[in-house]
Amino acid sequence: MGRLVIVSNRVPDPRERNQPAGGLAVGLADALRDEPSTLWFGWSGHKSEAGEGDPEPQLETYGKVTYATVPLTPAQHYGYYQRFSNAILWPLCHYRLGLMNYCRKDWQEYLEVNRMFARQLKPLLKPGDVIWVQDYHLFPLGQELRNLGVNVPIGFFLHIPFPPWSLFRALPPATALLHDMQAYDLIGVQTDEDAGNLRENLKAAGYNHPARVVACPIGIDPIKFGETAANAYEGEPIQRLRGSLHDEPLIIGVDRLDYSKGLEERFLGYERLLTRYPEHHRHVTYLQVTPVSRGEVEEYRQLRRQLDETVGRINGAFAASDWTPIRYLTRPVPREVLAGFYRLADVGLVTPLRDGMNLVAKEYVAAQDPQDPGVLVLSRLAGAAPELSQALLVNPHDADDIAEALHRALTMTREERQQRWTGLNTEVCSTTAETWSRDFLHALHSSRREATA
Ligand code: ADQ
Repeated sequence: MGRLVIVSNRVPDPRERNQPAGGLAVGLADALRDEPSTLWFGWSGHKSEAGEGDPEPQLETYGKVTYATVPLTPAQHYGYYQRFSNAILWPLCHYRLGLMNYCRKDWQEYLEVNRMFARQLKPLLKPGDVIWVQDYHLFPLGQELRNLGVNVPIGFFLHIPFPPWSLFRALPPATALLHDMQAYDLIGVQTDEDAGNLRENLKAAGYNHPARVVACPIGIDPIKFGETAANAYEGEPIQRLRGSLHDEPLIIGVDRLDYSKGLEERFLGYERLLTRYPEHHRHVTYLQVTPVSRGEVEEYRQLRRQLDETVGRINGAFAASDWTPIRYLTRPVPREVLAGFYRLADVGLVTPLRDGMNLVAKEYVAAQDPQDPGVLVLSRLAGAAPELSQALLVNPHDADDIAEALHRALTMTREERQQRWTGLNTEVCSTTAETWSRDFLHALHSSRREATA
């Protein structure tokens, strides 16, 4: 097998001890550990003014991975990243057409950056390489590489949902994007539903022999995460939190600050629990850890203000002098501390309105003590729901449904908790970061062989 070349918008900084709060970086870091040699190409995370011609990629090797990164100009960062990727494709792919804010100039900048990435990557490629492009920022990259004569296998994985044609066709360049996706030897998506939608889109756009699409759910490294959680549990931050709870139950939520995560609806569901089941007053605590993300996009700034207000209102209405119903943290927390928090929590509350997969749900399961596991309350609309059907599944738009599931979780017998957790843990251990990358790359090799046979 040749060298694996990963291309993603952001390339993690190998010198940073803490990984960023984002599923792609976490999933890939776990998956790459067993690859013999890898080139990882993408944006450096820095902005710099345009010079003469393209910027030179910066190369740095750490262990088996060489990182090749390029900066973006402020105009590219705005048009390609903030606008077309995060204010147009992101809401559309999360079924939020009302939040899509299209402008043709941003589409042109998006294509331009994909072209620039292709030009910069091409000289770094060697015969025998296999390229694996990641996520919605880079839909056209495969086609741009093919236009430059790159002939090695190129696969693509989409981490977020893919909507039905009836929705996706509202995007003015929908057909152009679907055309470019034909350049990939294989396209991976998270769930069967996404795979069905993407196939339908490709057919509707007029492709009689559409690119191969497979559902290949991403996971975590559950053994390592479970060990991290068990070790962290004894540490000071967890024991301090534990001491502050006085043996009363804890509900935990952990999400990037994003409207797809259903945070407002979740707070209202918790409020409904307090209204309908007053026996939990002064007992239950809900800890929500939500570091700010994409703070430069207006919708995210508005969401932050709205959530601050909702938490303040609920706490103001229900708190007692010695009890705060919601503890809300907007600063990042180290991963090992999060793992310990999950283990301490009696309930993991994961209620996105839409999510490609949702790794937090899998992390919560992996972090539990098998003798005394907590209960996962999970949105039916998360990509993880079909696999994690032993969770208490809820509709995240229905505050009463959330409240009833929380009450049920808080009062569940240890026997039922163990029984549900055993089923969940079997699933989390059967689709991991390792099986995800192995299965995808295996399918990519065989689809290439079929194409060239
Ligand atoms: P995300 O939308 O970022 O990922 P998710 O899958 O939940 O969502 O992954 C978030 C990751 O960041 C988790 O590993 C979590 O532990 C970490 N994280 C979250 N909050 C954190 C915090 N406060 N501090 C530190 N770490 C934090 C996208 C898609 C998902 C898909 C993944 C992977 O939107 O649907 O599951 O990619 O494909």
